[in-house]
Amino acid sequence: MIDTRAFGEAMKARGFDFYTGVPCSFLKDLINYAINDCDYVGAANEGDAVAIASGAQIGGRKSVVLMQNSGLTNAVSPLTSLNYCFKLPVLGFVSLRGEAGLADEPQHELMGQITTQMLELMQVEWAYLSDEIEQAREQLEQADRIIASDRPFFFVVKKGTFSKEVLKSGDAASRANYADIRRHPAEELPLLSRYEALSILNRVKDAQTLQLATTGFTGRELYEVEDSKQNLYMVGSMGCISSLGLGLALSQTSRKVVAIDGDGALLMRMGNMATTGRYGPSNLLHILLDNHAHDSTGGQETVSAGVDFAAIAAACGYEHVEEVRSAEQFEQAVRKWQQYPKLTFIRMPISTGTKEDLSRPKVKPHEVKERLMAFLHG
Ligand SMILES: Cc1ncc(C[n+]2csc(CCOP(=O)(O)OP(=O)(O)O)c2C)c(N)n1
Repeated sequence: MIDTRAFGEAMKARGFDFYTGVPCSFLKDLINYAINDCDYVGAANEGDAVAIASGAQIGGRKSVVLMQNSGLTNAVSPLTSLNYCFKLPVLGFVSLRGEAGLADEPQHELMGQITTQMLELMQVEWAYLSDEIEQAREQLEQADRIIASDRPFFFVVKKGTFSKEVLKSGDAASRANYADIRRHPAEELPLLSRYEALSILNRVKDAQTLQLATTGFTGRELYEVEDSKQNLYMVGSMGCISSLGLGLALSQTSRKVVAIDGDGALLMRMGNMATTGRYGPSNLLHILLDNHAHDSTGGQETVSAGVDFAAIAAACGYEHVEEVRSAEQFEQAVRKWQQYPKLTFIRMPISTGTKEDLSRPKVKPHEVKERLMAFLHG
């Protein structure tokens, strides 16, 4: 295992002190170091992170991008058509979820097999980051030489490479949602948990309701609240839940479709709100459970605290938009959509955190699809 701080300092000594990325639990400690000791920009998606790093590189900073290998796919466009043709280097760290021989989740299986091949296809030089600090320092020196010749270089990071680095307490003011503070007096705290919000949804659903849950804890918690053939746990493809919901709602007009999103996921593909606003049918309910964090990968702050999602949904053309706070308001808003269906967006602030022993769906993704389709098509 590498001492994260010692490695971070070796990076800093070489001038790498501008970081950007999207979290992965394998990289959590390096991200914490970057937030604690350097400049860190939490990007909405990995492609944006590459572009942010590239901009900072042009601006004279030696820049680092951090991402999960699932997000390397999001980064393909800038890596191939920005960094390549502009000869713009960035130093990348990509985790190796789904490594052969490692027990991991189904959504990482394919990317685990093709991560290094993808880098090679994109003509990005790479190396597995050593878990010995001296070797890692030497690798860094080589990487720095490649960066100096205007080519990107990526380290592929295996599980357990970095030692623990505790996140120093963040800026409390930036964590509180400005809109919440304006609209809701402080005594209305505490916030509902994700599990409580999902339990309410599950309790009020009717026989025709399909529940689609976003990547990370949301799907895992919904599975624990109650597994059902009418549920879909997205597991991967972060940010795609409302688009999947849109397609499903348009093709199954007699069903009610509830797409349950997280703020990190919604931000990752926020453009889909414009599409949903334009084409979204009345049988679609898009819910945002907003905890201002990438809770599932270690609780890193997202930028959602400064974003008025309800205003964005309204501006994108959602017919009905609700900003709720309490369990009662949340339930009422869902029931209202059930009774008077209109394309609806509900933003519900929730607390961070989940159960210690939160399980994962035992049912495989393709089985989830098969039983859902059997329910829909008989
Ligand atoms: C493209 C991609 N990048 C990164 C990840 C890793 N990842 C899984 S869940 C998650 C956080 C999701 O945050 P949010 O949507 O706010 O939900 P929360 O975890 O707070 O419930 C991340 C970053 C991923 N699965 N896919």
